Amino acid sequence: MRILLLGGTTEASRMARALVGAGLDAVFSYAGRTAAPVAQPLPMRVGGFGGVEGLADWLRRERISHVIDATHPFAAQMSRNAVEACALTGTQLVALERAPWQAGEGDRWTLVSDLAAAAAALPEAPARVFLAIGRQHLDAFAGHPQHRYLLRLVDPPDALPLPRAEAVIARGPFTLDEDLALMRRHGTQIVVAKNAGGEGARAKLDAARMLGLPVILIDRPAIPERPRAETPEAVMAWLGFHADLGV
Ligand code: 3Y8
Ligand code: NAP
Repeated sequence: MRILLLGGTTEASRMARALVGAGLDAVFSYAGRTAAPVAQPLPMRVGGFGGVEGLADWLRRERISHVIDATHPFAAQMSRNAVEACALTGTQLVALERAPWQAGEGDRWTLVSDLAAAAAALPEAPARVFLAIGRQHLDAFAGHPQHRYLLRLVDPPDALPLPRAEAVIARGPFTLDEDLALMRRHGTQIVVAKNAGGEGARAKLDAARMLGLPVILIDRPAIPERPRAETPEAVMAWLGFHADLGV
């Protein structure tokens, strides 16, 4: 059994430790989106594979028998490619995917389908917006320059496409105390976030509830059906089952 772990999330880091603990032969893969990704206890590879064909060739060359897609729910292209490449090569695939967040008592959430809908949901009057969606898609908000944006980025940006924005450079996972202090200091009035699920990015939603702030929450993109698990333990069971089948 030789495993490719598609990483880049808190769950992927936990999965890596579980695979090492079981003494399994695995490779951890990053896209190379950040300057210095967190080191993993597995051999790492960084960078794209070159689309579906590139991934299929890589799976064959590296004699991968199982793929664990533990990428972020918004890393939809990678997940789509994994479904296609695994079908092409007959490689077993399971997604380690955290459930979406559900609104609870006191949450003031507006659910929107995508980034453009999130931008359209902002008020006309200038507001102080914690735009906690990272760096890749800030251009979706360029048409709303009137707001004072707080951005949280993993690496310092070259330039910001928003005229009234301040960037905080930080790599999660984040805590409630950190996010409460950050949002109070900025005077945040609205939070915009992706429905990432999991624990690593949820603090800002808990802080918003405590501060009585509205949240615009972006639904995750559609991903093709594939076997999925919500915990590393469930993936280990899935691996054990497939190992018994000798596949
Ligand atoms: C490169 C690896 C771990 C993984 C930690 C999780 C938690 C902290 C919260 C906010 C929201 C955001 C962003 C975020 C979180 C975890 C997890 C998560 C959100 C690293 C990492 C990589 C990335 C890529 C980066 C994106 C960006 C998104 C920032 C490492 C730290 C906003 C997603 O500058 C860029 O180009 C950054 C791009 C994709 C979204 C975007 O579109 O900008 N993540 N994040 C992975 C790779 O190269 O393969 O650098 O160490 C991983 C983590 N980020 O080991 O504990 O699991 O969700 N990441 C979102 O959820 O909205 C921050 O600020 O509150
Ligand atoms: P994406 O849009 O789904 O993928 C774009 C391309 O990046 C893929 O087609 C693939 O290139 C490459 N890629 C993505 N993830 C990869 C991985 N783990 N290993 C190797 N190549 C990868 O991806 P994204 O949304 O930019 O996410 C990139 C990374 O950041 C992923 O590891 C993801 O887990 C992590 N992350 C993303 C978010 C988010 O909000 N999107 C949040 C937290 C962490 P090729 O086609 O050339 O193979």
